[in-house]
Amino acid sequence: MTKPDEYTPPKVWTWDAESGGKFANINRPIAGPTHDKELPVGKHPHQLYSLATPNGVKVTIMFEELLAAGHNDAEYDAWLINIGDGEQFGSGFVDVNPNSKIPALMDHSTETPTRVFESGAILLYLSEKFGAFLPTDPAKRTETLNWLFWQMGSAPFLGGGFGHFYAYAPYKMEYPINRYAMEVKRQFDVLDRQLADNQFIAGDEYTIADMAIFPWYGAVAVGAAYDAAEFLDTQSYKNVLRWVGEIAARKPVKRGRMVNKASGDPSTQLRNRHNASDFETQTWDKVGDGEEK
Ligand SMILES: N[C@@H](CCC(=O)N[C@@H](CS)C(=O)NCC(=O)O)C(=O)O
Repeated sequence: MTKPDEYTPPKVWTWDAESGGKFANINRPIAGPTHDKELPVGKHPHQLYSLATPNGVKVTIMFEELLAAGHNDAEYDAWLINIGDGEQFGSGFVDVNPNSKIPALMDHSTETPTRVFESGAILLYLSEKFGAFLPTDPAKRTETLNWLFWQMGSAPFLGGGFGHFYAYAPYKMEYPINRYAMEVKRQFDVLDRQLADNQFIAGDEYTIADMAIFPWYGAVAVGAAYDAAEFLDTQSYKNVLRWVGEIAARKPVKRGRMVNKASGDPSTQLRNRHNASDFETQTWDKVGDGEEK
């Protein structure tokens, strides 16, 4: 192993604002708002403040799936939060999510508005509210939650660990890339074995576990995140790729992936979403892979 210059930690860590890396401009060691800014509120019961990152897309897929399944009360306004510009540190956003990360949801249909943050909590909240995408059978429900929480615990190793050191760190370091590549390949193998015997992650039903896992592991598997498909040899995870193709082909998934998207081909971006008709001005079929379902 190549050994870079060794670092001796000081007795007390201090903030080196110049430490580098892709997100150095927004990373900081303190919580709370940096500026006053109210959030916009639209006409629908659900107000989502988000961006089409994997964590954001989980929730917009869920809303689009609910609407496609006939839950008309799941209408929502989705407002773009540009995290690169620090909009997650505005006072209104921090009131909805004190952790200053997208996605964040306000439900105005409750007697006093309910705030929901953490993508897994939002998926669970919506599945319970609408009685959808979370099986009622106790064993199936538990298996779905097993995988939902697996995702919430595992993806930080994929994104914050592997993705950061492989794609975003100011220079390549062998030790962390090795460590996290090993863990991410193990996670892919966990998924591949599960999907060998099951059509969907939690069994024979499409659930919030699929919606949580697809945006992260699907994006890495096809090289859309971190450009690491070859490095991780994701082609060898055949069952994962079969499942990714099936999920990506769903029309609500294609729609969800467009919402609050602020980069890439402009025809695939629906920066703010207020009505189902907003998609009609977009060529959403360019977003996904495979045939529409
Ligand atoms: N555990 C959180 C993670 C959310 C998260 O990391 N969001 C990122 C974008 S994917 C973010 O808002 N980052 C802005 C920041 O860290 O300042 C969840 O699943 O909701």
